[in-house]
Amino acid sequence: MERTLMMIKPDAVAAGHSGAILAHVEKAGFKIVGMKKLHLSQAQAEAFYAVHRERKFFGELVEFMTEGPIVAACLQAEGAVKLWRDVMGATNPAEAGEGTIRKLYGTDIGRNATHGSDSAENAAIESAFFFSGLELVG
Ligand code: 3AN
Repeated sequence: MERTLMMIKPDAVAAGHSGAILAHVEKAGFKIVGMKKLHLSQAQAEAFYAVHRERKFFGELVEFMTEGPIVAACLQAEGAVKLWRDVMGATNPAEAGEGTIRKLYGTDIGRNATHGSDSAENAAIESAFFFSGLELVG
């Protein structure tokens, strides 16, 4: 079994899409092994996205991710990393497939409703950012 880290971003939480997105999570067969709602500080958002520090959209990304609360969840399934990225769809909602979360709830490449880890290795790092071992119930 593999795990991935997902976030429902501030745009989707503010729009009242958290419940609908969690329904996609369960329908896709994931077990939610940890979940919390929180409002990231600037320092926390910068730390989470540190790999993107040199990208020109970094400031915009941090500003967006701190504008309101998010939901973070650790999801478990066979091939969880790829499965969740398939359920989310392409980073740019305009390029995302029909029925995907970003197509349904995303606005543009920045405000794209959800995050998903891009590898099992990063999933472990990102999961540890939000959850202690005690908070993950397999
Ligand atoms: P993904 O989240 O699909 O792995 P990445 O790793 O390319 O996509 O980008 C990380 C985050 O940065 C994405 N969640 C996306 O919202 C944001 N992002 C990517 N490209 C842009 C851009 N050109 N302008 C604003 N935000 C962007």
